[in-house]
Amino acid sequence: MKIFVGIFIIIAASIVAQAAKKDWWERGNFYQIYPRSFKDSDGDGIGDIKGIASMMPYLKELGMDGVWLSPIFKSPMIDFGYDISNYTDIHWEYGTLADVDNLIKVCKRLGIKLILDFVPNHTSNQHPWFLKSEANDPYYKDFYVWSPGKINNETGEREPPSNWNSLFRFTAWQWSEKRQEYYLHQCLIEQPDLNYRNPNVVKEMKNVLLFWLDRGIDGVRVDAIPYIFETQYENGTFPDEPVSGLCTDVEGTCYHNHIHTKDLVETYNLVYDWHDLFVSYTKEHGGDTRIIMTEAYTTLEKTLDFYGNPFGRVGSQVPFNFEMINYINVNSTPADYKTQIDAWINNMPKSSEFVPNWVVGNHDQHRVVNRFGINRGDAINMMVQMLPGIAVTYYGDEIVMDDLWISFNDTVDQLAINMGPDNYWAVDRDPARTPMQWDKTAMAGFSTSKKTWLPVNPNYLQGVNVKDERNKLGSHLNVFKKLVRMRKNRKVLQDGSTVTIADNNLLIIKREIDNTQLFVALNFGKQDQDFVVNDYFVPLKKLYTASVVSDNSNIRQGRFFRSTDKVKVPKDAGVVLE
Ligand SMILES: *[C@@H]1O[C@H](CO)[C@@H](O)[C@H](O)[C@H]1NC(C)=O
Ligand SMILES: *[C@@H]1O[C@H](CO)[C@@H](O)[C@H](O)[C@H]1NC(C)=O
Ligand SMILES: *[C@@H]1O[C@H](CO)[C@@H](O)[C@H](O)[C@H]1NC(C)=O
Ligand SMILES: *[C@@H]1O[C@H](CO)[C@@H](O)[C@H](O)[C@H]1NC(C)=O
Ligand SMILES: CC(=O)N[C@H]1CO[C@H](CO)[C@@H](O)[C@@H]1O
Ligand SMILES: [Ca+2]
Ligand SMILES: [Ca+2]
Repeated sequence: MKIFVGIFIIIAASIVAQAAKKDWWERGNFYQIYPRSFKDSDGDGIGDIKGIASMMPYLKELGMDGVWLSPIFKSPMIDFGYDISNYTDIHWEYGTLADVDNLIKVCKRLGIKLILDFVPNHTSNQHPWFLKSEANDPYYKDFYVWSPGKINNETGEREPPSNWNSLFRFTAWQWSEKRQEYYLHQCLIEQPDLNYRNPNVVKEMKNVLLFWLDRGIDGVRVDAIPYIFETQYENGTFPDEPVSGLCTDVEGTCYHNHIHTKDLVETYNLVYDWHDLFVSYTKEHGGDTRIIMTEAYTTLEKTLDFYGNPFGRVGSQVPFNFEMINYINVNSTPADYKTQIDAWINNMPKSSEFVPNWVVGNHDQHRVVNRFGINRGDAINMMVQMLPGIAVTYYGDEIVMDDLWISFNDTVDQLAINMGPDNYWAVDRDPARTPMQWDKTAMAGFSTSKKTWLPVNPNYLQGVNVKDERNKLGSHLNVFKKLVRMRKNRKVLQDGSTVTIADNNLLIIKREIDNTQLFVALNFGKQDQDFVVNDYFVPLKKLYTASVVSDNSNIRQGRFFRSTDKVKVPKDAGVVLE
């Protein structure tokens, strides 16, 4: 007898099947490389561009359509390349412009699109623009956000112009002895914010984009986009932000409601302008569509605005979907997963030129399995690859790398160091940035050096590496590759409608088009559970094949099930039936 417990939710979230031919990015599989950690070509313990170029055939093997690189530009490396001192030059540890030209050639030959990181919210304080701005050079003096501050009438002391705090704690205003004014930095002190209210800044940054387009890149991923604009009144003052009521243990760092330093409407228009620049560039120069990916940790509604506005302006093709990163953890129920999937699909703009995207990990988060559940690597990859639209994978998640514990002494992430030895772990981004694990030779085949910039996770010796997984049937890597291949080859996955169901332990995804159905059952509960197609759907066939199974599923790949059969899905496991 079948006992039916738990909640049973079904709401169709359907993507209208389109007849039009897809542009290259619309069903793209993207891979994020953290350049410092992918492959070291010259034995200094630091990944580099030649190393990346040498490993591009691996991305082809995975079936990737595009790759995006975290910053490779000239930088004093206070924030590992997110502090740029020259947007059109390459950081010496990573290589030269000639190495990038070669990488572009390799990518074109393999048919993989190359996306570079674009970090517009700030430069390094060593950028010549900043040095000239600080020296009051007439052209550059307003390239950054400067203010004399205000005089406190009780103490007579000079104070910052507003109460704004930086993302890295403490005031966002830094006094410059040289210029005798404060400058704004939403990130580190060494990362002064550019002033986008100055048309010359807007122009110079467009020139940076054109420089890279001319060299042959296929798009940019825009960093920290919500922080581009801040409120400044016409009389030059900056309004305080209301205190949110939440304070940290460290003196002087209460959180604010960021009504004046985040998500300002001007930001969206800037992204729409960049889109127009890319469109006209492609019109003029030919070639495939150049794309914009945007990184914005903000509300769903504000993230979706990066797609475009109701007045026909268009922005980012890939406004990174961080709903899973923001709201899902090891304790989330299948209903929680369903909520996040449906929220994106149901709220995104309906026009067929917009497609959903799914991001579960990146260089700012702990590893996927450390957040979603240590045994759920395959199940999460299965979910991402079987959902409609664009899939994004952070390097190493295809072989299911996990966080490496790193002592405070070995910590190099400035954000974590700022938190001190007792609190660094919560925000430390080093554990998910350890070197890529290629094989079981020394240093996991990442480097010939005896010391790498971050330690290598020793689990490469226990089989967590590309070479061993490639040779093992049913390994994480082989599951991943199979999923990517299916996603590319099945019309039902390319164009089919999507329905999600949360039932007790199971998250069930149905994809359907014409006379084809495909079912995914993922067990995000605490117990094993049977999945019976007939219990949820009107089956179009009598017999289904288990075409992909996670390594912990105990289901034999290729086994046939009737639509009335029980498919026993163990906890943390997943299965695709078609
Ligand atoms: C960036 O570096 C290039 C190559 O060294 C140089 O030609 C250019 O002037 C630099 N840009 C700035 C703004 O200093
Ligand atoms: C400081 O001076 C301003 C302008 O005169 C006044 O509005 C404000 O109340 C004074 N603040 C204090 C703390 O006295
Ligand atoms: C500057 O303008 C703002 C907004 O109009 C106003 O609230 C503020 O009092 C003004 N400050 C000064 C110093 O004039
Ligand atoms: C970290 O470094 C300090 C100073 O060099 C040393 O005293 C301490 O023992 C080290 N801690 C660990 C856990 O290695
Ligand atoms: C919240 C956010 O996006 N912060 C980013 C701001 O920019 C710095 C430097 O690019 C990044 O390190 C932060 O992650
Ligand atoms: Ca190197
Ligand atoms: Ca800014």
